[in-house]
Amino acid sequence: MMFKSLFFVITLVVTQSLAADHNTFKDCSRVDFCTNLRTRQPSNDYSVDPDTITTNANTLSATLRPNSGGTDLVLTLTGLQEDTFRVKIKEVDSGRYELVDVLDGEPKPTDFNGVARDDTSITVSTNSNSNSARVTFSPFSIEFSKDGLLEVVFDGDKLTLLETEVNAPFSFGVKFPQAVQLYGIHEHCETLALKNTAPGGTDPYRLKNSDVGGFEIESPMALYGSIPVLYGHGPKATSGVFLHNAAQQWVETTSSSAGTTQAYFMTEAGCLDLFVLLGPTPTQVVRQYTQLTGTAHLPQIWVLGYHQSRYSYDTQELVKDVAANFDSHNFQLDAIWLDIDYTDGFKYFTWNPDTFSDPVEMQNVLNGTNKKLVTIIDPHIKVEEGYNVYDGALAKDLFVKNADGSVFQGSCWPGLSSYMDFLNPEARDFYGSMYSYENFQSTTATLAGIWNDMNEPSVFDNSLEMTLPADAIHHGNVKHQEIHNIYGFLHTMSTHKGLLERDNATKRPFILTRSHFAGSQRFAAIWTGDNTADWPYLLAEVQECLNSNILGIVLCGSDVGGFFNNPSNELYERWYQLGAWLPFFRAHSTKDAERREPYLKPEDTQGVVRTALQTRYKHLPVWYTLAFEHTITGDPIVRPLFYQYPEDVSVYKIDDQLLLGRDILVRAVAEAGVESVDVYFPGGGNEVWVSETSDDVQAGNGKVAIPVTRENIPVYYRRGGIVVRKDTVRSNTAEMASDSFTIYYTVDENNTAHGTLYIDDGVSFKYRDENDYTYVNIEVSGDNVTISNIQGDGNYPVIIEKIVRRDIVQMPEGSQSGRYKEIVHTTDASGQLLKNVKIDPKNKTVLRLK
Ligand code: NBV
Repeated sequence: MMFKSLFFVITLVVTQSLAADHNTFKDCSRVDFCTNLRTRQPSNDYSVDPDTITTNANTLSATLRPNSGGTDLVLTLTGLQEDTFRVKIKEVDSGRYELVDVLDGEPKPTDFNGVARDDTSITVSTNSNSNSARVTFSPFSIEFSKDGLLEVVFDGDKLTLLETEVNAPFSFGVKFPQAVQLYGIHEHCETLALKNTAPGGTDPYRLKNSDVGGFEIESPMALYGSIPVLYGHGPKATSGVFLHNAAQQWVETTSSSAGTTQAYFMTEAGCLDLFVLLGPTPTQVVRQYTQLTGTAHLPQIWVLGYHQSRYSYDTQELVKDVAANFDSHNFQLDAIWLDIDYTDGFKYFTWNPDTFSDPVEMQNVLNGTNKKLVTIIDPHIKVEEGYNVYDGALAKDLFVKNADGSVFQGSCWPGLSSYMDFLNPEARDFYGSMYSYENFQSTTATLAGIWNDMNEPSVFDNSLEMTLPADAIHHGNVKHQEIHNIYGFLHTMSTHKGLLERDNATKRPFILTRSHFAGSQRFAAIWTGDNTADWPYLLAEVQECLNSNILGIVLCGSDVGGFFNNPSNELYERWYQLGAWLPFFRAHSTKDAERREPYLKPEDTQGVVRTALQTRYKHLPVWYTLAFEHTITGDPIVRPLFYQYPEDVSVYKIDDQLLLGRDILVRAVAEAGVESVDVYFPGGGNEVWVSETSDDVQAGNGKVAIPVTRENIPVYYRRGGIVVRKDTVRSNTAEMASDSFTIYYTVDENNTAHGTLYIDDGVSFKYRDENDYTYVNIEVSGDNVTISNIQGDGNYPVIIEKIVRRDIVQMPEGSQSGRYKEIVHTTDASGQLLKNVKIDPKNKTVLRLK
């Protein structure tokens, strides 16, 4: 026992430290299967036996024979809808674990409409022959083409299975013949454009969900989440692969000229189950991927407001005090967060009786000013008889086991802890039921969201790389190493179910999770974990959230201000200015950091932060509309430049800028003490960008140095787009519910502009289940603004406050920059106040401005 508590103290110190711990977290050279597979490529181990090939309506099967001894493998290749193929390779009697929870339903097959065979290969085609997969026999490869363009090659030459027993590690190569740049394989603190890794040089990118406190900048080290999706992008095509496997992986990447861009996957266990996405545009490839793993449902609207957190607000009085100070200093706020210290001895679903003696009163006070509460719930369970969660899980046999069948016990915040086995549906049900009003006592509807942390899962044992042992056993006798990367995913799946039940499915659950996997968007938002109050981490926020957005997880943000250390006022201001333009906007800091709520800062800093918050809230309709559009299409909410301008090679590495939707361009200011920053204006001659904060206009002709002051970072609206805002400043999203809209636009060269707007109740699933929403097109043509419903019942009227035209002046033909003049219409052409016009979306309405 003595030993255990000493150990606990030592590991605590380690987790609080700032630099990533390379002794604990291994590189490839210290992991046997990685070293082995990395040095072994290429292998040329297998050939297709032509005599074994069979095809049915949508699937080709064949036996892969080892070229020099070993076991036969079975290849299946299936045509799927949405320009996708699926490749599975496994032993004849494979005991490998096949994931069941990750995909959003069974992928829909599509029939082959052509099968052609010659002596060396067989080709199957789908989608009226526009997609084809050609399997070559020896050397074994699969060449995937779209409209005659070779996009992806499954490099069978590099296919290796180290052993043939269960859990045997495997590797394979993928080439992207049209690509010059690789993106994806979240989560790393890395530039958006992936670097080249090479044996002997940079380590390959690791995917093994890990509790890495003090992670480093531009590093291939594994972080908290894993999305094993890789996109290859070039001016001619974008394509991708998704390895549907939740074991530890390492990925070697080479981005080079077309023809040599490739990757090499090395995987510890589980199945080789690969989806091939043929794009051919970034939009299509992302849609193909989210078709497989799902989209996020709409967040409740308060989720898109600003959140205040700290490790920890540790008394109920402090919570009320912080909330009151936000109001009295005119800072907008939607939710306040409670970290682990609110619990009774880190027993989740309980309250500390001394510091939170009356949580209901505290929640009522918050509710009085329309604020929500979010509390943390971690997956480790304190080993303590009499603690109902522990007793219940033990009695029902719902904990992860050791290899010998005993219940696993490890160290975490409460001391000795056991870990819920979320692979077991019964464990998910049991744990989910703990969120009910009955079980999570003293909670009211004001507790409106849950924060799932430490769910890699984190175990305070450096010898285990801070997680469960690889041979720990889950439900169904599944080894932990086969499902390690979905532990957090399954945790949020359980929480999501519990929150749905808590409110009888009347409210959209909100969960923030640290660990995540492909498909986590269906259950939770993510943040980038324990960053540091330093400039490079501000930039990392854009890089990581852009990456997660093109990989389906759209609700992403970082600890504004930085988790560790204390930001300078300048960094603090810049972080709020940027945070306002990322989907999830929450300030958070660790115990040792100074208190830093905006109202504690000097007046001038307060002013900057107040403006940033107001900017965020004014654009709430833009955020909400994009969140809705994501639910339908899977499209990212914030987008890298290459996504929207795929042919412009000079934007491929830009990751200090983002596009909110298509129409708003934001440049992070992640440099200290600058008076101007380079902004890349994309789009070529036809695109023109109009400043949000000054009367500056820039043509889309590339890089320009734009002056910045302390008050603002560069934000531009796209000419021809429409930005719908709610400009009245309120304290939170609830108070904005019935505010009217202001429409901003600049007409393009055809004298037109186009946009959309989405409105619903902001809370329920009626939008999804009952069509209870308004989704309108807004078309400007000359002096007419036409509003017409696209879909939904149109039960929510569009009430306009005013219409603001920004007309470009002083910009001679062919010049880079100019100025605009604002013309504000508060009435229509007949003099009727726009404010009084309640537009019924069911009827097409034309507002004539002149
Ligand atoms: O629960 C405490 C912290 C939390 O504040 C932070 O956001 C998480 O990422 N948690 C990690 C535990 C470890 C902190 C050193």
